[in-house]
Amino acid sequence: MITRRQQLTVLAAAALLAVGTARAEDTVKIGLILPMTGQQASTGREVEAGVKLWMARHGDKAGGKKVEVIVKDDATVPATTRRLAQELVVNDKVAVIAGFGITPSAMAAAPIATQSKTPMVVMAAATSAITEASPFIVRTSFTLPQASVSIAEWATKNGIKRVDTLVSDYGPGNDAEKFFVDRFKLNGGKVIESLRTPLRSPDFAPVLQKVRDDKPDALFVFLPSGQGAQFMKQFAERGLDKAGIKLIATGDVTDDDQLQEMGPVALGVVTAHHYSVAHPSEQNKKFVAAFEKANKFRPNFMAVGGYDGMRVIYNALNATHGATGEKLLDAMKGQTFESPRGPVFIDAQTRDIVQDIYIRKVEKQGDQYYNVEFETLKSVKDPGKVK
Ligand code: VNL
Repeated sequence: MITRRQQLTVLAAAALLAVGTARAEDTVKIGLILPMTGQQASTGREVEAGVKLWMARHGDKAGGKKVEVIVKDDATVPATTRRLAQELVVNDKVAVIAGFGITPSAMAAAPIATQSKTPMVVMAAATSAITEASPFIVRTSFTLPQASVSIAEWATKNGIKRVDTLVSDYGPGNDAEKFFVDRFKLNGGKVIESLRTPLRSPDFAPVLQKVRDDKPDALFVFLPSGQGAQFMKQFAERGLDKAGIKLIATGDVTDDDQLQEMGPVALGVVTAHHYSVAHPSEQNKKFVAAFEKANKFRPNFMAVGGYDGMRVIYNALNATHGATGEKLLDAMKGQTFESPRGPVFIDAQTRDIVQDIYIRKVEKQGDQYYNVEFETLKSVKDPGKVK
């Protein structure tokens, strides 16, 4: 026999369970996997701040559902990224996996997206081949070939004839070196030496000594976000800025997040990239003001990748009334919108981002350093995919 009291307890439990189920159905979860600790923690901090700002400005509902973001730290260990992606899909039943601070992490998670048919939004990593690792990947960051071909074009048009190149020795560095060197040589330029530093704990002194000895017109550099300040310090310590060797780079090096720290040595450095905090649009001014109010740091290109990644997810949820899987993925393809960086298009065929690439120069305005845009290359597709 069960007592009346026990009956009531069972009823109450059933009611709670029903509420719980209803809630689960009304919620769409996004698993955000980022390097929140370790060498690339600044990227995790920036992407997460971009995601949070999107939600603060646009609410926590999309497609009639409540959006819940679950942040996981992979500390840039690809095996951890993969395990976290698996757990988020299987245990938390997320509708989207997103984030991915470095290329090896994105590559490690790609098979999980394919097997589980879960859309995967790459907000940071930038090796061209990433979008080919799974048909479920959509990218809102950029590609190294977009930036590297653009700065190679600028270099030849501006009297630079002999260069050394220096890249971080992994996926995006391979892309940066290959696409810069191929275009620069095609344009008649000469590459004296191609140098590389390891992704983990790089020491720039030995390679900078070689550059000093080579005396090129310019040094072309790609390093991942977070390594620029240390590089610039050593560049100045070795006296390369005074030796008449011009520094040209992808915008990862003169990262808005670290530019203040670099100081005067960065003045005049010319880079190509898709986002500058100084991008002179109304939308960007509002974005930067809101970001700086919510955080004690500047947004950089990683923050914009996170912000626009959430935009792509919200747009797709709204268009499909909260669908998941392939339907949600299809609604991510072909989106066009105005981003704080400028006009953006998610190519439906490649699922990669098409965007303007700007040539910028570091200048001081008041007591602040900025990447000031002075040339625009319109609607640049990833040259890594134009075969
Ligand atoms: C990557 C590319 C990472 C560009 C970056 O910073 C970056 C990557 C962490 O694909 O691993 O600036």
